[in-house]
Amino acid sequence: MLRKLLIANRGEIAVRVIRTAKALGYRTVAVYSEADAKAVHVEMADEAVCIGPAQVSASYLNSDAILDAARRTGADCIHPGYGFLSENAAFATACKEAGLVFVGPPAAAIELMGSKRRSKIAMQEAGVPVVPGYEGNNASDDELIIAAKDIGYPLMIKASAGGGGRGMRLVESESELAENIKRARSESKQAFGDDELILEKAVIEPRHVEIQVFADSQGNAVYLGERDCSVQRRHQKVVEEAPSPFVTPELRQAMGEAAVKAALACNYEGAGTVEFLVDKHRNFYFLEMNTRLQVEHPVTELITGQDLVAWQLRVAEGLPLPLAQDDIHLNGHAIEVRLYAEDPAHGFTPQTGPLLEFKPAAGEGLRFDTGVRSGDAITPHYDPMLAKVIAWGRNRDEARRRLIRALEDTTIFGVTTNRHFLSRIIANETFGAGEATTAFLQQAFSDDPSLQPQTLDIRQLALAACVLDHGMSGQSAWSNAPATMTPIKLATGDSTVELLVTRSGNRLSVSMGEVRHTLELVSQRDGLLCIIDNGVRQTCQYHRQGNSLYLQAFGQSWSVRDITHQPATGPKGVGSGRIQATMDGAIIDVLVEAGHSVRQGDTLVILEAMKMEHPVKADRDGIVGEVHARKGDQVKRSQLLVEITADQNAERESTAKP
Ligand code: MV4
Repeated sequence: MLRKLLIANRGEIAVRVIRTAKALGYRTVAVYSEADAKAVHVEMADEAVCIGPAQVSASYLNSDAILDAARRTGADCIHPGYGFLSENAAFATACKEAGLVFVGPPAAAIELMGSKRRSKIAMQEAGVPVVPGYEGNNASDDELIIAAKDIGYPLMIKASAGGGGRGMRLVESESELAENIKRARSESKQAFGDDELILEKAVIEPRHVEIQVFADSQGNAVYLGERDCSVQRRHQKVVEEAPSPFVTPELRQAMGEAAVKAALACNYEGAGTVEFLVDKHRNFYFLEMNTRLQVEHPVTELITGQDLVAWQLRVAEGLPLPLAQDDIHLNGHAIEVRLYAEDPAHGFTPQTGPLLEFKPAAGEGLRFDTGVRSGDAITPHYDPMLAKVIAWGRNRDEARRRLIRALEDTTIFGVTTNRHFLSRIIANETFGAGEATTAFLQQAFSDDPSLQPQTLDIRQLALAACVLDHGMSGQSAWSNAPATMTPIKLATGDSTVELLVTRSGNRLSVSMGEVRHTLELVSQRDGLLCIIDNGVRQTCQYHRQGNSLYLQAFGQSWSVRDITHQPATGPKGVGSGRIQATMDGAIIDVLVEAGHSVRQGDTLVILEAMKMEHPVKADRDGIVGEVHARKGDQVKRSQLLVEITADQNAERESTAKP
């Protein structure tokens, strides 16, 4: 009998696993990095062990430190969650050698599924449909070029060691083939330390449909329906749902039976996901098998009524699966979205900083899986997912409606999120019709306003003015005081606005140039502002933090900075010489020093964000003044990095000209 589970992960999945483990009577051990000392998962577990510094390579990927934590606490089993060490065959083996039960499949299954080439051959032999292609052992460029003639175009080059879209290239015609093989090989060598490639015919505008499977150590295997994860952005899943609106009962059974064959063929145990591409004719093809519990497992739990972590622990104990295939029934519809601290209007750049307030919406059919709470910091060390928001409904539209409400009603202040992007997807007509393929975000959704920088309308500005309450100090906002007229200045995103606020009793009028908006104030307390706007009573949530004001209403969030009383600073923007960070990231190089002469466009600093290097350039000619950036610094978007002042000599020269 197993008694004590160590969770080798962090964030929402650690919290999720601890919840079930505790409910089943297990003692729980959390592991954490120095940056996570106060995290939710640490607080929830019975015991916790620090396994190293913030960097994942030194902590959550440090298998020696994790095994040592298990030894120290007397844990007898390890749940790896997803990511980190979850699909690392060497770690599964190391657990076994240390006398610990790895809550996951045998190392051999992990290893087989880690090779696209070998897994494809194994699946083909087991009778699972695969995309036609070429899977030669360490095929040379010439062998691939010959094989491509039979496959035809368009085709895909895939890294055998890749997965989840990494190391993959689409080739449209033979003339592009040789060049792309070379590139794919060097990329793959770089990324995975292995340059084996395979070829596949390209499936056009496919859907991504995956089957949840479960197997036990007695040789039983079942499927628990599918999840449709077609809505993705750069191979990151954005929306996941079960069942798939595209899958018929016949297709479900055929895919389910193929997935079970896949699991049995590799002597699988525990939770696994078999990913398929489905074309428009409902042909399906094996892509890869994920040998872990997946991020999106909750949608399967909500429509099957099963707890998949409980199933995992049961299988790890050596017990048979709790249900036979005929006892598994699907009920209703569930949709999950991944709520992130990221900015869709600026290339989805990750956001960092304090999460001032986070209050998940409550309501029937809603589930939030989260590992953060109000007051936590969103750091650049880890994935900035705030929560998985999941809604269940008796039918798809009910799930959609509930999910939109959940997103709109969740209070989030402090960081920019993708909430509006998510609710717009769920409300979208193409998505609503169940017609979203993997091309959806690039096609039907590419012009969506949620992808554009926000411009605040007069109503949003009026609500901000209302909370800021200028000119009302010393008198009650709700008195019948005589009308006052106050100019205020707000900074919003990249611009500033000047407003004139007129207040008379409970009426507040705000004008910006010719545009004017009037609100009637009803009440304001505890972060809730109630107003009557055009005869309609509505509430707006707000949070003040110094000069910053965060607001949320009508399904949108916005923030302003009150700069009414701030001394005017020099002109900002183009040519100001005040060089700011273009996004949150790390300074990886500083190329200039005080006193250097620079020309407009010269690179001053290199910023790393989202695993890419971004040059930060001079916006004018001049002399470098103060340099505020140092190599290794973490910086926030808009943080001042370098100051460039006018070059006196150059100016004299220019004024000397006629
Ligand atoms: C493909 C494909 C078309 N044809 N393979 C991307 C992720 C990786 N797991 C496999 N991927 C694809 N493989 C063939 N033969 C199209 C994709 C693909 C994709 C697949 C699932 C979800 C989103 C996607 C987005 C772009 C491409």
